[in-house]
Amino acid sequence: MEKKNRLILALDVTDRENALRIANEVSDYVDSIKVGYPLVLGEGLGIVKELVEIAPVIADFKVADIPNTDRLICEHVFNAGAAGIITHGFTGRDSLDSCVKVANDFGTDVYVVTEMSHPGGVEFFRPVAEDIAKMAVEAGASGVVAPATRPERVKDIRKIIGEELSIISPGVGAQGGSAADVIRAGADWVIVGRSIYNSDSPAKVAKKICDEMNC
Ligand code: O7M
Repeated sequence: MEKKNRLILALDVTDRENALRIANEVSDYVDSIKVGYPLVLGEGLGIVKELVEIAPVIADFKVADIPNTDRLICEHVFNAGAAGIITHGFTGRDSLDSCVKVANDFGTDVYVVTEMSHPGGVEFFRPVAEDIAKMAVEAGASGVVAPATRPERVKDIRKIIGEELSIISPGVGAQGGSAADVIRAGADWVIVGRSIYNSDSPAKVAKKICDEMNC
């Protein structure tokens, strides 16, 4: 993913009309659009084909299954035109390897969740976040997902993964995190949803977040 704006839109609206309207409005300010279950269950995987005309798409299915099922999910998503996929890591190295193999065949990216941004994200993830980050490096993933709500954890995870992998970081705005703080802590991109798509002026909010990050 080209690092121009450092902003990824989390497009968690559930209908095509709003999705395309918001994506078009903010296209100058985002490097990628993240779509997940809310929009794809609402409109089908075909929405990815429409969105890639506007910006590269990361498919957030937090893939977490046995290697064969993971492979099938990744193949569907990349055939639909997505440039990247988000997977969990707790299912183990063989499952992650399966996703990375498909991504390598398509020339696309895999991002692995380390510790999640919501309060419950510390309950089970905290003790394993570092190990998952290490595994992401060893498996040849493109990057990891780490919480903007805890910039100190982004710092810890950056130390583990080094400079080669990217950190994409949700939790800015609606969840209380600051874009500038988490970029300073070592994130490459912030992922922002509600603050942008629930706003009367998505483009204005997106621009403001970009300005905060000096992009
Ligand atoms: O800005 P928000 O809070 O409206 O949206 C944040 C988006 O990031 C939303 O799509 C979440 O599903 C996602 N997300 C988190 O909020 N926290 C995480 O720890 C991980 C993700 C995510 O994108 O995982 C890949």
